[in-house]
Amino acid sequence: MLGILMMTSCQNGKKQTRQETEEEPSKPNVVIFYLDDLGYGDLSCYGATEIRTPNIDGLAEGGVRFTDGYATSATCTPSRYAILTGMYPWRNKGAKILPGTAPLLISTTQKTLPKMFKSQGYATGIVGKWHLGLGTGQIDWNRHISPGPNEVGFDYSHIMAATQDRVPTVYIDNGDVVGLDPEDPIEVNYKENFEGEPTALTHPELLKMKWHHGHNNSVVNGIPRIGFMKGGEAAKWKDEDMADHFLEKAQQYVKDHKDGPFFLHYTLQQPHVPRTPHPRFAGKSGLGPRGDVILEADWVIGEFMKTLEEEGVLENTLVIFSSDNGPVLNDGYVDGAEELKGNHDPKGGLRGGKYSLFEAGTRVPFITYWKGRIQPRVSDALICQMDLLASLAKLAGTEEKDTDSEEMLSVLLGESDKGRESLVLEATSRTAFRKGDWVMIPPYEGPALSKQVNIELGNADEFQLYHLTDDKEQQDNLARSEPEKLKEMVTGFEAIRGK
Ligand code: NG6
Ligand code: CA
Repeated sequence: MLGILMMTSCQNGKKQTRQETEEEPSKPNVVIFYLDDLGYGDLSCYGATEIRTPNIDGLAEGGVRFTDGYATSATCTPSRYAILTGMYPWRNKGAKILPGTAPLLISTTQKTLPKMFKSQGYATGIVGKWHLGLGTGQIDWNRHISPGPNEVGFDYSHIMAATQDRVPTVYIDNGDVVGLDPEDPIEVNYKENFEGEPTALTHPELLKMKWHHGHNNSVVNGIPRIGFMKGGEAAKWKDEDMADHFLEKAQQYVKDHKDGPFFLHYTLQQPHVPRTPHPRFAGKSGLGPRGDVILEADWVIGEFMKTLEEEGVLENTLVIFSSDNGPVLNDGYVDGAEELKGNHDPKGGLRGGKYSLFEAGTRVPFITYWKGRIQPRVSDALICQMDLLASLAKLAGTEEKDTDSEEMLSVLLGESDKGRESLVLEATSRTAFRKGDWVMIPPYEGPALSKQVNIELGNADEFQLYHLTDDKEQQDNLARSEPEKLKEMVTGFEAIRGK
């Protein structure tokens, strides 16, 4: 914030009054847009030609677009754990895709990004997807639900518990299910159905969207889900309204906290399944619902950015954009994502996708934008979402040590290209190692290809070694021809990961 200072000075015995502008050290707001399953090639600013994302492109064109920005993991829960705690998720055995009834994964005594901000006088909020567990084991959804986001550093939370395809399909505001009728309590079970309740298997006529694999338990709004749910009719969300719903909450958060500083973690649900664009976007991309919800997310971001501007905080807000893991087309519903994609390549030329140890699993769009502060550019610095904790601590005026997070504020602000030296990548509990331009994938058992989602997982019975600058598509395994490099990579990997 700029403070106008009236100063009176005495020069040559003559009294002068002059007006001076001085920079007051006021803390900038921070907003993270965190998308769900958005791929490296899903945005026009990352080279997509079949879809236009003008609002996100605007962030990239006015900010730093990272070409080597990573989520820690190729699935949601571990990546979300890492961005909030600054810790490698494989250090916590529970950091796997969680059911909607899982207990809170982050310890209430653990360091977190929102706690760091709070300690520096920030208001902290989360709006959108959570998927990090709630409660301590047995959740009664009809009472106040705790611990959750509010117990790990967020003063405000308005979330869905897990994913759009998992029950309970309700919004939770600061630990309380929104719109719940006490006469119609909610029950949730991931093991067995409630007697007499319809499922996708017993009542296929209820379905407006078909399941492909999994997703054949309770039916809510004509969409079959993972897990069984009973009751809570009045509280159930309307899938097509979810984008507008979270946007309204996020905008309100800015309005309520514009005097700042604030940190808002805005975790959008797109383009995760089930893809349920608002009718305003249905059919608009020509790529099916997956493309439509990407357009919807882009619109949401444009609207949110307008709010920052209208509320007068745009030039005092660092905006970060990324995705929790790479793309998948068919993730369990028959929605035409594969058939309608045309020439669109969500992977952006990388190999693999969601669930994969290959690049497309974890390398994701990663953009920083700060109007008037960041000079537009492209950076190939190696950076991970886990690094936000230490980096944003510096921005907020403190230090965060003793985590896996590396302080890279100047990289985030586009003032340096000195990123990480190395990074351990994770996909469904398997790990690989990136160092410099190289990536090494140890041998793993298991199928090379997941037939269900049609994604190469990175499993092989021998070491894989790729030079990413020369071979972005990871086609040329150099493990045999570069034994010295392989050895160096294995040693570096084991030093972090253990043997
Ligand atoms: C998988 C689901 C998938 C998706 C994923 C979590 C099946 C067969 N597949 O288990 O649809 O929900 O979990 O995605 O149930 S994530 O982005 O939250 O990690
Ligand atoms: Ca995800």
